[in-house]
Amino acid sequence: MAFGLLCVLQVALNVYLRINCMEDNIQHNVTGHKQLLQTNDSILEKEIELLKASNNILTKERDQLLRAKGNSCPEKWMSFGSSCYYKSSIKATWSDSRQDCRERGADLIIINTKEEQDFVRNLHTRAWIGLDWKWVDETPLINGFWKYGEPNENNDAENCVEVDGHASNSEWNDIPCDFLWYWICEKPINPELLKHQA
Ligand code: 2F8
Ligand code: CA
Repeated sequence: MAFGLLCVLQVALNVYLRINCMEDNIQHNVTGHKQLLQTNDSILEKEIELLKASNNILTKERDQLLRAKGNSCPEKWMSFGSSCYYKSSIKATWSDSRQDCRERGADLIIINTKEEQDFVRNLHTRAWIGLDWKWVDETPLINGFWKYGEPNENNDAENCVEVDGHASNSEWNDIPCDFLWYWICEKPINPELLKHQA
C-alpha cells in the first residue's frame, strides 16, 4: 500500500516537473522570438534609412546629369535659348520636311521672338519654317517677319512659309508647299529635364 502510494507520488512529481519544464521552454522560445523580431525590425528600419539616403543621392546625380546634358544639343544640332535647331542639308517639300523633323523628335521651327528670328537670319539659308497660316503646334500667327509685299499667296498657290536667307533680314515669304526647299527643325533643349521639373 505504502509502495503504491509512493509510486503515485513519483508519477505526480514527474508530471509536475515535465509541465514546469515545458512551460519554461515555451517561455524561453517566446522571449527568443520576440528578441529576434525586434532585431529584425531595427535592421529593416536601418535598411529603409539607407535606401532613402541612396535614393536622395541618385536623384541628385540624375538631375545633375540631366542639367549637364541640358546645356548641349545632339550632334549636328545648334543650341539657342531653350531649344535645339537642325538645318537640313537636302531639300524636300514642306510636308516631307515636317515629317523628317518629327522623326527626329522635333517639328519645323516656330519663330516666336525677334531674337529667334535673328538667330535664324544668321543661318543664312532659305528654309521651310513651321507655318502654313498657323504654327505647327496649332497656335495662331500673331507677329510675322514678312518681306515687303508678302504673304501674297500668288492666286492661292502659295500656302507654306520659308525664311529667305537671301533677303537682308532673312524675312518670310509664302511659296508653294510642294516646292523643294531646305528646312529647320526645332525641339526643346532637354525634354527629360522639363518632364522631371514639371
Ligand atoms: O515677287 C515676289 C514673289 O517672288 C517669287 O515668285 C516669282 C516667289 N516664289 C518663289 O520663290 C517660289 C513668291 O513667293 C514671291 O511672292
Ligand atoms: Ca509669296
